[in-house]
Amino acid sequence: LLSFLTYAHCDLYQVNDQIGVGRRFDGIGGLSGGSATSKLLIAYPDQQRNEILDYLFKPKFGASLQILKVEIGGDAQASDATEASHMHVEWEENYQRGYEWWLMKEAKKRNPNIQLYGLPWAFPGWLGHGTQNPYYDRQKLANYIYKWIWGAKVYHNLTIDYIGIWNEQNCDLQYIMVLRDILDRNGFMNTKIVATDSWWSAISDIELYAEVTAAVDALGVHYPGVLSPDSAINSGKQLWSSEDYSSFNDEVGGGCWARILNQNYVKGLMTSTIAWNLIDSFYQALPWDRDSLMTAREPVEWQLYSHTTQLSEIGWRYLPHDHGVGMLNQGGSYVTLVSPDLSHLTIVIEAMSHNHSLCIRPKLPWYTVTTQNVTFVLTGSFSKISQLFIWQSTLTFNGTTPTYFKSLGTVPVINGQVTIIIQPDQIISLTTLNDATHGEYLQPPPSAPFPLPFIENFEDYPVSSEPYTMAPQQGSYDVVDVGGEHGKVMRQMVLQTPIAWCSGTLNYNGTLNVVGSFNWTDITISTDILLGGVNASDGAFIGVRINNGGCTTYAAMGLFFFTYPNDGRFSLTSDVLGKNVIVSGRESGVIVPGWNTLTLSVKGTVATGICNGVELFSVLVPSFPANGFAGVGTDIYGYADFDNIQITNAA
Ligand code: 147
Repeated sequence: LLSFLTYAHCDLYQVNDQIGVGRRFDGIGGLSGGSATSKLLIAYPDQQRNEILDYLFKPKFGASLQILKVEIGGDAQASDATEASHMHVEWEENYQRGYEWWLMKEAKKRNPNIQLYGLPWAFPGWLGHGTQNPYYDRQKLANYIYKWIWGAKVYHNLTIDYIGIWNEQNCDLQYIMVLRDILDRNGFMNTKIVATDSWWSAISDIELYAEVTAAVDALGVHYPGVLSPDSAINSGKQLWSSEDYSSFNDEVGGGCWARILNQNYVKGLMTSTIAWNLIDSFYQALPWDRDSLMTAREPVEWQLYSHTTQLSEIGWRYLPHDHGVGMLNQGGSYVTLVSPDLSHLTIVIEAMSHNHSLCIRPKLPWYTVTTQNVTFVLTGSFSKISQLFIWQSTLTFNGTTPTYFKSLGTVPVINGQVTIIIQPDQIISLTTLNDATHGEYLQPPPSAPFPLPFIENFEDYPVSSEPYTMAPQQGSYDVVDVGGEHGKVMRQMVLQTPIAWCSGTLNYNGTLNVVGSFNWTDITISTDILLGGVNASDGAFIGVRINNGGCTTYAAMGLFFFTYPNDGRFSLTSDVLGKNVIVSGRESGVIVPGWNTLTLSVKGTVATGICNGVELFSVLVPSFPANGFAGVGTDIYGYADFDNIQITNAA
């Protein structure tokens, strides 16, 4: 044991620029979307929302993100709700929808240097001409993506730095060339292409064609497990882990993040890592709860970003392997980032233990970590450094409070050597920079359940916006002004099946927009609905106890009150597909063309349905599901207007 310890005391790591520097550092990022992960953030009270945005984006304060990647909405579900397309149909375009424009502007306000990156998950159906192939007409697709980049500039003064192809789906090489061409011809030469946002196997296709490689600026891979194949390393391209993490944001998730942030470079030479997702601002009970770098309610491991992001800039360089980058002898890893003029240096050291740094995927091979003394030997351009600022995080896993990004003052560099002790599950940064901070606001108010009654007439929303707390699981819903008595209403906008990201969405050709709490049981919902005119839906519904969303929205159970005003039919079903009918009928004298007011009230095992003041049914209902969201929807894709949504506890 003694000799082992003695050995541990002799762990020397060279830090120098003797053989030059390594790859350019491209920044650490977070992903909003894929899909609707930031949905509810905009609904927060000003103070809390601004504090959250500061934690995420303000330089030298919190996570201090260097890249914000967002979804280019495709009107389709791609994890947690749909995000709106800027072209719902081929004959229109609109750059005021959704919340990604807003989020990008909030990020830029705080950090003008943050890099923006757009990527589609799904596409409006018209791009496929009735197929599920977005490359059906490559020119059209390239024009659609170019329009989004153009709209960002013209309507929001946002410069999109990076653009991707199609999240985790087939990458059409010809399309990459067409996209590059249209961007260049329209003055967007500086918008760089990242391909393919999928797996390394897809990227090997690109390397077959020199002209495609030339059009691409970075090779982006997802969940690489910190490894890159030789062919990618030798391609001459920057390598990115353009989606990673996706792990529950407890301390193990934090450990995952700390480990992959370093090791994506140490083992995979990847110079950017982007976490899915930026913030959990979607309803609890939707898929991937808290697989986020921050939860709107409980900030946790965003502070581990600070070790890298507050102590580096995009354009800094890594040092070469064994000259400042490598694995630690007793487990863990270190990377050194240096400013281009070599005047500043940051060493990030992580000693995450195996079980405390598991990520959702891929499987992590076994390894061990023990407490170790680590000595860095600074030579070359760094030999004059006399002290380093030290920042430390300690994950605990034993009930004691972890510490995050804590300043420990300075450590001296003596004869070019600096020694630290690092324990398992610690992260330590050593840096010449003196301007990092542990940003902290007062505790936010405690979280509270979704308030009732919920009353929404949409009058306060800007036209084209998406109502803040309504989370469309299929379909896309914009505020439109119809004038007259109803004024602003919420309209379902999708007219045909989108090109899916998750194929589950193809099992249901209608829409569903949920609101409130998954814990709701005895609830009354009342809504005015208009179906009429060209491209309208046949039927629409209101629902309660809705128990499913995400890519399996088609499997949603609950209680759904459908009406079909063209012929006066109605039904109560226990599924969103409308197949399990509990009661149905036809009342053409009650359900009329034009606006109808529907009310569904469920208490215990009894559901009552009312249309325009006339009771249509009062029936026994199944005991499952006993709880779920409230919502509205349409039986098929097609226009439908909703107004005066009122939700209360059932009397
Ligand atoms: C990713 C998606 O890109 C995200 O939108 C989000 O759904 C995220 C959740 O973890 O997952 O998609 C993946 C789906 C499957 C795998 C990897 C990524 N997989 O099986 O390796």
